[in-house]
Amino acid sequence: MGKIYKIVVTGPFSAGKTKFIKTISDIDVVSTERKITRRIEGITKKMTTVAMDYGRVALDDHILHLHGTPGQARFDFMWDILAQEMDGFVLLVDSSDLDTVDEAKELIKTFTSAHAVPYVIAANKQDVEGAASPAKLRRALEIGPEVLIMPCVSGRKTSVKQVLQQLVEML
Ligand SMILES: Nc1nc2c(ncn2[C@@H]2O[C@H](COP(=O)(O)OP(=O)(O)OP(=O)(O)O)[C@@H](O)[C@H]2O)c(=O)[nH]1
Ligand SMILES: [Mg+2]
Repeated sequence: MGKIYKIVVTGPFSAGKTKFIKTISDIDVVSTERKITRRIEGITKKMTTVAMDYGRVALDDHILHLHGTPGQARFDFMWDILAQEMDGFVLLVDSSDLDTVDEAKELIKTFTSAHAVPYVIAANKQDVEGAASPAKLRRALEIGPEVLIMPCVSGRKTSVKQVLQQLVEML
């Protein structure tokens, strides 16, 4: 019988969380994106998530409720709220920007210590030239072999689906 799961999609600023959810969601995603008002170095995108994204997808008999977090630390008050009663989470990292690795490490700590649930790390933006491989990202994040890291391209449905299917198998 199919189950209903709450999955949190987290990761540093601009890792691709909103795009990940929009690519796979069966319904119009409820997002809370606002214009970026402050200049952020190296960032060309116009919008950022300030509270959450919400999407939903039917996957092999199961229903996944996808809750995306804001990436910017000044909206971190939302993280606890979104993490409540989650069944698992996906942590996206921009593989083309390893400067965000420290932030990703902090997020892994925050989310694993809040709730002991299965999680998968998605080495996102694999389509960008020069992106770090999942193996390289694993070394940068200093995580052990027990944690699963999968390659990902957030704009590709098959790719997002693979990541979520893998996570669901662990639930
Ligand atoms: N090439 C490439 N670009 C991506 C990919 N995923 C996301 N992007 C781009 O990266 C930028 C950030 O994507 P978002 O989905 O806004 O990232 P986010 O994690 O929701 O960002 P915040 O909410 O601001 O923390 C956008 O310009 C996306 O189009 C990917 O897999 N490949
Ligand atoms: Mg976002």
